[in-house]
Amino acid sequence: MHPTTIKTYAERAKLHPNPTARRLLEIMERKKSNLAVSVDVTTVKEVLDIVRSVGTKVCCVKTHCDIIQDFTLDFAKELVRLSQQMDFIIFEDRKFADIGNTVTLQYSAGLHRISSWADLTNAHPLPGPGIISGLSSVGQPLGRGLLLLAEMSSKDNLATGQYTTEAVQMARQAGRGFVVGFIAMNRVDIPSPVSKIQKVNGMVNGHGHGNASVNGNGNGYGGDKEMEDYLILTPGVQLSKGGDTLGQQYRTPHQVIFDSGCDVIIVGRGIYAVKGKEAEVAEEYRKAAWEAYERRLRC
Ligand code: BMP
Repeated sequence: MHPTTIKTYAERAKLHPNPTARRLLEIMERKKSNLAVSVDVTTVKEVLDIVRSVGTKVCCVKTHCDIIQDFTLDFAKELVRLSQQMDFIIFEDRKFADIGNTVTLQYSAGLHRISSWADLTNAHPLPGPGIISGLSSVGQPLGRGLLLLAEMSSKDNLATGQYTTEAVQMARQAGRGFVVGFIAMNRVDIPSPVSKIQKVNGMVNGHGHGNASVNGNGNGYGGDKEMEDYLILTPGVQLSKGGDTLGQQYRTPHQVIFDSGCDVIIVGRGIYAVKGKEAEVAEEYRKAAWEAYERRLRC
């Protein structure tokens, strides 16, 4: 059993050093929801209508701001207002993938000014650690959080094996302040053998290498208070297994939360494409994912 999966979201919230991760875990516990809705629609009105109908059921609303044809910062302001009123966090699924200097600008400037309204965003680890340094220079002072894409849900994607291992290592090396977790299909943050040994020996400073480091960055394991805690958010979820015609692959909430030990299911078309019944369907997903989490805790 992975050390993180036996703790409640509330217990994890108390120990988390990042304000966005803490708020997300608190919301999950308060609303009994480990469901994120992905509102992949192309007008402001459609996005807001969906958010207003499912906002009370979810812990997180995920956006793709570059598909919204009439995006304005007033829309972003309204989304932030709803996030406070309905108690969810906003995750802009931007998937940054450039050098540090460029992503710094893409995150803070342009039409979208993502860092001004999105609590959480994500990045591909492909360009190397400079992408984290660039994004954190903007986001960390604002208390934002970053997820790295360690795995993907689409068929035959390249984010597997060594790539996934190195994504986790990159997160550990960056420290605990800004990188709060992963987009992944599994509990990818398996404790490394060296970290375990260090924990047993009570070593808490500076002799490790790479992902086993437990130095002043607060990486790795340095006693229970210092225990690392990554959030795993998982897309590719519907109530029954399957896929679409473009390589998306779906698993069920139970498979993702119970079998794979992930934290949050991300559901797009499973909710917003069921027109007129979005709230009802969102409740079905919320219940299924929450029951899977409760069952996991009892194991
Ligand atoms: P849907 O449930 O409609 O298939 O949507 C899934 C959402 O999650 C989309 O917004 C997609 O961009 C995102 N996503 C994904 O499907 N797989 C990944 O590996 C990473 C993603 O962000």
